[in-house]
Amino acid sequence: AAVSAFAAVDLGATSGRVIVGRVGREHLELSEAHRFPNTPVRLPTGLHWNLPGLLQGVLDGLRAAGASGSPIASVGIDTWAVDYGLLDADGALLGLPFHYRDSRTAGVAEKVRDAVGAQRLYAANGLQHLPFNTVFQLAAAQGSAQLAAARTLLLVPDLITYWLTGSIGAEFTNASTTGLLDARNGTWSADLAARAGLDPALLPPLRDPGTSAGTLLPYAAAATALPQATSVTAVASHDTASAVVAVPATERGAAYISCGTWSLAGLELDAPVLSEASRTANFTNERGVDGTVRYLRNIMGLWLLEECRRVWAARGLPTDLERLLDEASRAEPFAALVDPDAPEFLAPADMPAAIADHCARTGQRPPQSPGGVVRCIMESLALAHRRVLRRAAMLADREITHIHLVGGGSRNELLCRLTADATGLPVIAGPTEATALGNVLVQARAQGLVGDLADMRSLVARTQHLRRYEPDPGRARAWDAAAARLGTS
Ligand code: LFR
Repeated sequence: AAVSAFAAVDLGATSGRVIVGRVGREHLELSEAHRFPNTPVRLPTGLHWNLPGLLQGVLDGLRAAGASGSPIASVGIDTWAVDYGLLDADGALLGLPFHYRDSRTAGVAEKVRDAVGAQRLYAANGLQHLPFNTVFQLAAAQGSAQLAAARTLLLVPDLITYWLTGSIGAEFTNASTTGLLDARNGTWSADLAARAGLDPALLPPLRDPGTSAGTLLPYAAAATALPQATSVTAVASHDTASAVVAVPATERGAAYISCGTWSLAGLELDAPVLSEASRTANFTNERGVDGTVRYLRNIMGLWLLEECRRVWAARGLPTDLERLLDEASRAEPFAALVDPDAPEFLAPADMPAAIADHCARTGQRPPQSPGGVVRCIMESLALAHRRVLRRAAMLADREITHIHLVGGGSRNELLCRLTADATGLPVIAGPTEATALGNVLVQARAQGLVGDLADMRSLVARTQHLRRYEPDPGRARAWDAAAARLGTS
């Protein structure tokens, strides 16, 4: 049977990858063509992404993809959300994009909220209040020469698309993370832009996932050795939106957790939930493909563990993940619990110290060993998963019968088991490469190789390795007690 090959560019917080996906009627298979580090750079202006370096990685990766044997039918790009570059009137990039963990937004969101009104803001954009939402980053940039010179704002995947094709547009799923998209009708809100002091002309025309974003510029074709006619397809360019495409859910009772640097836990809905209860619970209504709403909350995720390992490595301590998780699985249960979403965990210089401080401040004995710290992180994340999904079910009036846990975290057996136990629900873990799969599937659909969302998901369920974790009912009371300790249910 016919199989076509697509290149998925997936940029994450610590590394970028170019992956070749081969798709046929009963066939869905990925292979990594190239991986490169994503190392943010600290300049006097703050913490930035090295976008030219990332572009080089993308070009090298596309070359490797092209050399991998099958002709590349098209290219799709996804990255994290919210961050943007500004172009001047000549189309040149004005400075390096800021990293969303840069501290310049500290206190800015509160000011915007006070000026616009928290309720009004949520009614308009339906977004979880995160300090780094694009609208708050732009508010922090008010008055800068850079913003004054800017004519076009491009989110990171759109910027790379522009560099590859010369074509300007704002992919819809990622645009929904800016805080400038109208939650009800899904168009840019000139009113929101004006309230944020922003010229609405900065915002490029929206483009839907699955549409073409042009073909390679001559220099990009030369650098990748791909035909110049190679099309760049707008995929669900927000990585989480791509991951949700590949959640192998077939039933309405399914919830998902896209678990990597962040844990994005929630539900797929047909319409946004903009209630006051939803606002105070800080749930977001991001856009998915085909008119769906990603009703979810950001949970700080495996970032806590990654940062601990980074700090331990710098101190010459062991950081082997298998070993740490093994120690954690044998460590004392519920010895210390934290709220992973506490603001002090967003960008601490020393994560283990931040966790110890948090424990001390909340009257708990800080974990004494790396295994204990990892246990604390895993249990705290499992509790956050429980808290958020129970809330989502209530707020959206849906019963959750099982959880799909996708992304890198699905390889973490301890986290999967703890999440099943904490929630009292079966966890179906996998696929690990949900984001790349979603990226590839939307491209394949643009070529008519697969059908609607249900079709794509059923192909994922039929072809990818999934593992089921049943909750241990014997642990339910202990988890209830642990949740009560954090003051939640
Ligand atoms: C996950 C993610 C989240 C977004 C965060 C910051 O990689 O895209 O969905 O909130 O990164 O952009």
